[in-house]
Amino acid sequence: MFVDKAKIYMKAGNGGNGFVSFRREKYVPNGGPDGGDGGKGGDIILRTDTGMNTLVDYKYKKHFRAENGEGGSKRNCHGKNANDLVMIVPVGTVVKEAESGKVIVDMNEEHNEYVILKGGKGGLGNQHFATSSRQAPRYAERGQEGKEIWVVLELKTIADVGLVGFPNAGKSTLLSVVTNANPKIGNYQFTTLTPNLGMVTLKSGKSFLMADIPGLIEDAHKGAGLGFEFLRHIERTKVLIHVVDAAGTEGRNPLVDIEKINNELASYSEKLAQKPQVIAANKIDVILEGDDIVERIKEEYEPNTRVFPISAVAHKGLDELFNAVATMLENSEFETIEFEQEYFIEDEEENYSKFTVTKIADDYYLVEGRGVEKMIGYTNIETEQGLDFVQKFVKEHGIIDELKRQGMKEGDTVKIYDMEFEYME
Ligand SMILES: Nc1nc2c(ncn2[C@@H]2O[C@H](COP(=O)(O)OP(=O)(O)OP(=O)(O)O)[C@@H](O)[C@H]2O)c(=O)[nH]1
Ligand SMILES: [Mg+2]
Repeated sequence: MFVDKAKIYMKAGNGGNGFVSFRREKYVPNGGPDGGDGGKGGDIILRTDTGMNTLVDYKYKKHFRAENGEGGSKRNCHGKNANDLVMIVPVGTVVKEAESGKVIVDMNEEHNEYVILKGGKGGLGNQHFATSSRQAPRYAERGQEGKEIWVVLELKTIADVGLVGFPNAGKSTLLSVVTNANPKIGNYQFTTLTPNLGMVTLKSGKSFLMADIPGLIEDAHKGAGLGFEFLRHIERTKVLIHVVDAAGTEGRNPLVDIEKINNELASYSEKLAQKPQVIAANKIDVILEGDDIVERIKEEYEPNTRVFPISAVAHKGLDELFNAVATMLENSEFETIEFEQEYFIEDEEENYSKFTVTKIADDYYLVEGRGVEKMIGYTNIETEQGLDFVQKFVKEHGIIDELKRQGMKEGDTVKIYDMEFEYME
C-alpha cells in the first residue's frame, strides 16, 4: 500500500519532579536539604531512512509518546533521564502542524534528523532552594510538561522529472516503456490512483528519476477528479513532461487540453507553472494522415517550450524526448526546493511567561504557571527584599491586572503555590 499522508499525535516526555528531603545523619540533628533533581523527559526525534518509501507505518498507530523522566529522590539522587523516541520517516516527508497546515520541517536529504518536540526539563530538588535565611526549603520544582502536537506527515516524492496531463494521455504508458516501473495502464480515466516512480536510464548511461501521477482534469483545483491532490508529488521535480493525446482519440482538442492543464498547474502554485516544461505530443501512431496537429502545437509553444512528437506504445521519438530532458537537467541550475519552516513550536520563554488565575471563592484566588512557580521557589519571601521582588514580579507580568479583571478587591487572599498573600492596594 502506498500511504502518502498521515495525521498523528506526538508528545514528548514530562520531566521528573524535583524531590524534597533533608539529610539524616548520626550526630547531625537538622541536616540540610538533599532532594535530588528530576530526570529529563524523552525528546521526539524524526529521522529519515532511505529504505522507507511510504508512510504506511503511521496509518494505524497514531499516538506516539516519549517516556517521562524519573523523579529525583533523597540523598541528592538525580532521576534517570528518559530515552528519546525516534520516529523513522521516508526522505521527502514534510511535517505540518495539523490545524494550520504550516510547515514545521521538511525532512529532505540534508535534514535527516530533527528534534521536533523537546522533553520536559526535570524539576530541581529542594537542595537548590536553600538560601542563607531559608535553610530548610520545603519546595522543589515540578518537572516540566513535555510538549504535544498533532501533525500531518506528507510524503512529497523527490523525482527529477514529473509527468502531467489529462487522464488517458499516456503518462503511465510512457513511464512503463522507459523504466522498470510497472504502473497500471488502461483505457479509462483515472487508471492511475497513486503516484508511480521509475528510473529512466539513457543509452549514454545518464539516469534520472521520473514520477507519474493521476491525470488532471479541468477544475481539478476545485476538487474535480483525482490528480490535484497528487500535484504535491511533483512540486519539487525539476522538469515537467506535459503529455498530451495529440491524436485527440477522445474527441478533444489537444491545444485546448494543453492550455487547460497549464491553467490547473498555475492554480495549484505559481512555482509549478513556472517549472521548465517540454510537451510530449503522444499517440502520433494514430494521428490521421494529413493532420498537422503537431505543427500547430509547435507553432503555439516553441521555442519557449519544446515539443516532441512521440508514440509511447510504438516507442517512437522517445530518445529525442529523453535526451532533451537529460540535457535540461544537466545544463540548468536548479534550486533545491525546500519547504521553509512556518510554524515554530512554542519556545521556553513563552511558556515561562504564561500563567493562569483561578477564582476559587469570592475572596480567594489561585495563581499558577511555570514562571511564577520558579520565581516563588527562588525567592525568600521571609525577607522584605524578597516580598518586594514578588510584588514587582506579579505586577510586571500582568498578574495583578488579571486578578483585578476577575474581581479581586482589597483584603482578598491570593495563593501562589505554597504562599498566601493578602492583597492591599
Ligand atoms: N495508440 C496509442 N495509444 C496509447 C499510446 N500511449 C498510451 N496509449 C493508450 O492510452 C490509454 C491510456 O494510457 P495510460 O498510460 O494509462 O494513460 P494515463 O495518462 O496514465 O492515464 P491516467 O492514469 O488515467 O491519468 C491506454 O489504453 C494506452 O494503451 C500511444 O502512444 N499510442
Ligand atoms: Mg496513469
